Formats: sequence, C-alpha cells, structure tokens
Amino acid sequence: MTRTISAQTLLTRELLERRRPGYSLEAPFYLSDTVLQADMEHIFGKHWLFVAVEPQIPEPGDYVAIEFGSKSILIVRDDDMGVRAFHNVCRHRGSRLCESHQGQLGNIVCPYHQWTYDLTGKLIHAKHMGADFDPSEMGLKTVHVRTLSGLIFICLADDPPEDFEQMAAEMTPYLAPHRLQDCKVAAQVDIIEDCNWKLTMENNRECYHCVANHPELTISLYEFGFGYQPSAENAAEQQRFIDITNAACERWESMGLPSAEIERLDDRITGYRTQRLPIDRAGQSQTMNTEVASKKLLADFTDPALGGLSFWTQPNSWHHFMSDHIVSFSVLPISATKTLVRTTWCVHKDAVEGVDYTVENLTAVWNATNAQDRRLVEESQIGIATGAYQPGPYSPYTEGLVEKFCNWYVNRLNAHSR
Ligand code: 3BY
Ligand code: FES
Ligand code: FE
Repeated sequence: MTRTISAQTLLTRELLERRRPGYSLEAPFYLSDTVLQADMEHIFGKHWLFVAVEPQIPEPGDYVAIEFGSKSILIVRDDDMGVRAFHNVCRHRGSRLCESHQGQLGNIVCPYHQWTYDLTGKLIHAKHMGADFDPSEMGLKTVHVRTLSGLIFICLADDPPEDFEQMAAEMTPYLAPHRLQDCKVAAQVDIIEDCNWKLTMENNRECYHCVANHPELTISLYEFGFGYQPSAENAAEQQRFIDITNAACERWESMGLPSAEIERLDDRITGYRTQRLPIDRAGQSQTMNTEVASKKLLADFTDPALGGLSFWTQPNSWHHFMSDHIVSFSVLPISATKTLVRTTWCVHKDAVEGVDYTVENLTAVWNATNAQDRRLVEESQIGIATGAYQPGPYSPYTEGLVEKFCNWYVNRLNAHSR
C-alpha cells in the first residue's frame, strides 16, 4: 500500500533535516502557514500547555474559554471544586457554547437549541429529540487537564505525555509554598504580538537583550541572572552573581524553600526549568523599587526577600513566584504571524486593592517589559519576512537556553511528523 505524504509533512521534514544546530531557525518556521499547521497539530496538539491559573475560576460554575489557532477550550470549576476541561463545542450541531472569555455558569446551555450540559459535561436536557435519543452518548468532549500548585495545564492529545507527573513531583516542593490557590487575580493583560509564537518564546529564553531594552526589569534583575554560561570576558561579575545566589539559596533552603536550579528543557517530552533567583537592590519583588507590590504577603510568609522563583515550561509559559505576588505568562498562537501573550498577576486573596497594593505598581515592570519585548519580536518578524534573513549564530554565553528551546521544538516535531 502506498502511503501518501502530506505537503505539511514534506515541508517540515525538509526544514527539520536542514536545521543547523547553534543557529536560529530558517524563515519558513516563522512565516509559513504549513509549519503553523504542523505546530498546531504536533506541538500544541500533543503537549501539556499552560492556559490559566486556578484563581481565575475560584467558585463552582466559574469558567474561562481559551482560544488559540482554531481551538476553543472551556476550563470549568465543577461542583466538587475539581477543574475540568471541554471542547467549547456543542454535540448537537457544533455551535460554540460560550462566547465570552470568562464567566459563571449553573449549567452549560448551548445558545442555539438550548441543549444543556452539567458542569461534568453530561448532557442533561435536549428537547424534541425523540425516544431513541440517548443523551448519555452526547456528553461534551473532554480535554485532559492537570493542575500543578494552582497552575492549569491542558493537553489535547488522546494520550498525553505521562511525564507531566514527574514534573509535578519535582516542581510541587518549589511552587506549593507560595499557595497560588489562595490567591486572587489582581490583573490580567492580553497582548497580540504580530509575530510567530516561537519568536515570543525564543525572546523569553535569553537576556542578551535585557540591558539595552528593559530599564524597568533590570532594576530588579541581575545582569547575569538569567541563563548565562561562564565566559572569561565577564568572569569577575559572574562570580559575584554566583556568590550572591549561593548565599541567598542557602538562606532560602534553610527556610524550607527549595531553590536549586533544575533543568529538563530538551531531554523531556514535558520540558521545563526552574531556579530561585536573587532580586537586586531591596531584594523583594519585580517592581520599580524592588520592594513588595503587595503588603499582604503570600501564604504564611513573613520575610519579603524570597527572591523570584522562576518556572519556564515548553512549549508556552513562564512564571515568577515572589513573596508577595505571582506573575504568569501564557503564549498561544493565533496564526503563523499572530500570537497571544496573556499575563496574569495574582496576590493574596485577602489583599485589599488601594490598601495593600495598587494595580499600577503591581503591573508596572511587566507591562513595560512586555511592551518592549513586543517591539523586539515584531521587528524580528519584519526582518525575517524581508527575504534577506538567514539563520544567525546563537551566543554560546547568553543564548544557550534559546538553543535548548529550539532543540526541544525540533525534536518534538521530528518525533511526531515522521
Ligand atoms: O521572564 C523571563 O523569564 C526572562 C527574564 C529575562 C528574560 N526573560 C524576560
Ligand atoms: Fe447546540 Fe443545537 S447546536 S443545541
Ligand atoms: Fe525581554
């Protein structure tokens, strides 16, 4: 029997085979609709995606609708306080069920002919369907969902990668002490970037660009605080940063806060990295003056100087957990050249706006940084689209994690598009 190979498979295979390690990806990876289809099918269709935080759906009936590519997924808090995920598509004639991005539901009622589903996805009401109609076969299509210390991940595959559990086991001791489940969302901002999603992710994996472009972020972020490999050129400054980090980690570990780096970026299906990094100056939080943005600290913390516990996941998120707030970023492709970056700031659920914190102060650093990053990735997209772009070499000292992101991406596409 002859097996037909799709144009998608041919193009992506050819590009993957030509990939030159240590160099940025070829232009079609950022421009082509065919590659985007492969990304949607093999990357976003088969891996664990970070999509929301539990404080977005604190009560039974709360939901968020997550839209990316052509997908629409409902994340729902059920009556037993569990988190469920469904395709936002009616089993009758396919209408989208919820049009709003978030809200509150008793049951899920389709706006078209009012088929009604309960919060477990079971069809409980459909009139005029006759005696032969079996509602038990018409429940909503479920999507795999897992929570990790308040972070909500979904996987669209029938058989999701099992190594999520290994990540959860390793990450829970790092994340759980900040008690994201006991937080509330203080602010959420969506940005649509005119670029391919991989440019957004690659930009996040390096700080080569930080000193020249992020005046607000670099108030709190040490210059050598992110993914630097030792280089002779900066040996003294790097050593100073390592000494500061080691001393801080020893203090945090003695408080029961795991802090050592874990890196599983390109050798796992569910790739991730974590590290608790010191914060410069007052050492407390990613704010304009590096002091806490919320006076009501998270969990039972009494010490505001806990650094920033960063957690980066493949393919689509990063997070910074501090003593007073948690900021999470979810990256979702809309098309080959449009990407949603959703930033969510959480504070203790009892923190009072205007008394313990202001949204302006809480969001100032990352709103400014996101705007700067948006310009950087959009300019990259424009340059790449001119036709003059050819893959350039990554810095071995500052772009090692970009290379690892690309290695993971290429390996995962290779694993699935054969
Ligand atoms: O937020 C991050 O994960 C990092 C910090 C520096 C580069 N990137 C923005
Ligand atoms: Fe939903 Fe008809 S399409 S009830
Ligand atoms: Fe940046």
